[in-house]
Amino acid sequence: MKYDFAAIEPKWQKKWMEEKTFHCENHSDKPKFYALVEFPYPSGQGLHVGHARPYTAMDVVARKRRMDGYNVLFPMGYDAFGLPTENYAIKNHIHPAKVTHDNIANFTKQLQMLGYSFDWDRVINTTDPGYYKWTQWIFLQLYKHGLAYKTTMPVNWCTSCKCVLANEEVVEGVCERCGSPVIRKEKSQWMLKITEYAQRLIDDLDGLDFIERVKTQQKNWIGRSTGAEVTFKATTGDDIVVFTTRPDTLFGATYMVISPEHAYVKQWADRLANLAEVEDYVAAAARKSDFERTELAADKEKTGVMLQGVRAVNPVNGKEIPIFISDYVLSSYGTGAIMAVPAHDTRDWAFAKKFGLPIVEVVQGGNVEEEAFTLKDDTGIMVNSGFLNGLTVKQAIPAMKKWLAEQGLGHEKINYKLRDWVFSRQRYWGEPIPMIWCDKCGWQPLSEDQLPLLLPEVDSYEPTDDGESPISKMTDWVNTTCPCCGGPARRETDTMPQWAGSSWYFLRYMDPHNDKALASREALDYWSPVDWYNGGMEHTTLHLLYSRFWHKFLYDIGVVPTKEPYQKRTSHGMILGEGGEKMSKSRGNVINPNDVVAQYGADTMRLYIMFIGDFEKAAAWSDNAVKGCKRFLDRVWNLSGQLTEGEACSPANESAVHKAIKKVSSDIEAMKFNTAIAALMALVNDFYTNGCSRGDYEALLLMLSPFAPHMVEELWERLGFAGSKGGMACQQAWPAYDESKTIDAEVQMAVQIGGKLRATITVPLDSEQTEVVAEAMKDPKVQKFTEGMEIFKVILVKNKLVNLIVKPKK
Ligand code: ANZ
Ligand code: ZN
Repeated sequence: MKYDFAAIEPKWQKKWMEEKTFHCENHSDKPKFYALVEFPYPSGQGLHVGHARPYTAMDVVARKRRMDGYNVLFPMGYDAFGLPTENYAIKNHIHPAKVTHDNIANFTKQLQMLGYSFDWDRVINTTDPGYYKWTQWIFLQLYKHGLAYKTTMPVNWCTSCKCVLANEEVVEGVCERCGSPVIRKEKSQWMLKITEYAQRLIDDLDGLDFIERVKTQQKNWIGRSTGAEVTFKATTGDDIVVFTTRPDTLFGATYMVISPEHAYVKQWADRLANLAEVEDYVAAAARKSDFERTELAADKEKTGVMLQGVRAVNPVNGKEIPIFISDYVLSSYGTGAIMAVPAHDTRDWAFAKKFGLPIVEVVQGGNVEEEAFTLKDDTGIMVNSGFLNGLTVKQAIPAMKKWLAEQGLGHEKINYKLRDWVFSRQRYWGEPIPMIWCDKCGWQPLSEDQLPLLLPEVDSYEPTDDGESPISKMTDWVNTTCPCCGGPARRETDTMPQWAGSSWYFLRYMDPHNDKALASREALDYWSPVDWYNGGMEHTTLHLLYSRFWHKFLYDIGVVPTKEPYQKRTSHGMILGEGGEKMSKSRGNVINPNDVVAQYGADTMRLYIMFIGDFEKAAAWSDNAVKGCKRFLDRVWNLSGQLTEGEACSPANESAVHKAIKKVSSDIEAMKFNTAIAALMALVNDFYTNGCSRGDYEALLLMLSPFAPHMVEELWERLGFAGSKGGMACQQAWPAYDESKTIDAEVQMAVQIGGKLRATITVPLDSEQTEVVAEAMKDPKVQKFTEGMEIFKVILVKNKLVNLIVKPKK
């Protein structure tokens, strides 16, 4: 009887599908468990091993939890709007909907080939009008609650995709998707006010079981900083308001910098003696992204232009100081203006050195002629600072804030790095934004009863050269009537960004066919929140943050029952190519799951991808290790022909079985899949050594079933367990262990003589000193090293070690 995975696997997949084995209902006597993985973008390349790792992991967890007695929702769907499909459609003259449909068919086949226990009745597709109706509905609610607005702003423009990117999508100055340079461009954009939720997005992390690095990355991205806004007077009479985290250093502010985009630059144009130079600098700055202006420029020489004709007055000492424009000050943060304290800020110091500006030390401790003295703590002592002299920085900050408040020159201020979310794309393959422009009435929301607003058919999906959506050419669709005055009006031709559909998809799984609501309240109450969400670290500051924002908004308007969408978040490491390099087409080291399954079977693929290494760390593919996993499954299979009678665990294996159950159970919950599998491998070795009863083997099959479900079901059936226990292995209760049986009756102990390891002995558990010493003295090596010696001291570490301290006999 050979292990014929190619026959076994399709057989069970078909059975699971026909019997809807993994279908779940929205009610049950059992406790609920909602396990979620990030749904794929159905690209033409199909499923890759990077998908298989998290999907297999959560499938193992979901399968175990079903056996633990939970009503498990483990759904799958497709995040199918997006640029790659659109670009493929343009190139090959195929409608993106067709491309999407074909890609989804391929993905579905691959996911089924891997034996995932998804509820296939709940599959969703974000490009389905029945789905995006509700994405549009949420947008309208955001708009109605003042959280969506349109504004002209400098945006990140990908020169190749011809589309606007969110800050999150610009990585090291290039487009995250295609790698082309990103420039700044003024565009009118729909924006979502995620910033309104900044504080809550930080605070509510506290109650969540997210791995620490996710929490930290979200907090850093939101970037809360506490400081003060301080008003300086310009010689024009205008107020220049700056944001500073260090109001204590105000006496050291020897010049000011405003961003090149600051409104004063234009406002003061007539007074500027060097206007041409200023305008050149402004134009150059506009071409750079924030990233180029800050991170990339950190070690480069600072640039800037002094505004000739306007100066500012430092409010604490009345001194007139120059004002510069420089691109190291961003218009998008704080007030777009700073007071520069070169003695204690690295950027200001470099700038002051370049332009020969005074550097005034106000906190003691460094050598500010050599470098900026930036504090690690706030215990430094203030100098050259009038009424602050002698105070520590810690004392000086509130003292200065108080003084500023009394003078009417400043107040405490909290700023966030987080920016509002750019929510338009000038592309075809996305959800149409359901808004109408009327020259008389302005922006008007489409009436909700007209949703979904369907994406029109267009002749060409190419973006126009002026960066408008191809939909803008569909005049039949664009021209409409104003919902407010009934006059002629135009539809918004921008579509939503890729992140729209994924910002609420986990809600749709709860009730995927509902056409009255995004999901029924009963379904939402029953399944919320997602109990465990595993996904990639790369989504921490995008999808994960966006969806938390939408969910909080939906909570505020009474649509969902919980403040947070996900109770637990874990994350997996990447799978690298053989040898540890990133998998890529150009390196030719991409592993296709189809090939692995064809050669070794899905169960080997699943087992291997769980065995590959620590789940949260990157791991390199190894064909040899795949073969090792196949050999293990062969061994399990072959063992089935050598079973001894006995439905219970055999005495010889009892402790090993109970230990394995304990370890595998806790390892799966802790996502230590590799050590769980290692424990099963060790157990199989024991079985080969000690002999294996049907009872021993049954326990093994149940524990192996989440990892290698097809093979286990086949063996379960062949050995008659399906009949005797009733149902498939995946429908059985997870095996229980008896704590007392996990404890060995005997232990191995090290015997040291004078601190040196000389022997190991086996003694009954918890043996006392006299028994241990007596047993040790039977060992020939111990006898040899103690010959002619007297034991004058014994150090015993129970169940571990005994150390005999000896000296020569007198
Ligand atoms: C004076 C000062 C003295 C500063 C000092 C720092 C150290 P975080 O912590 O990131 O919030 N800043 C304010 N707005 C800026 C902008 N739009 N572009 C560039 N830099 C800006 O940083 C706040 C500090 O960054 C502020 O505090 C300001 O410099 C600068 F010893 O003010 B500080
Ligand atoms: Zn109107």
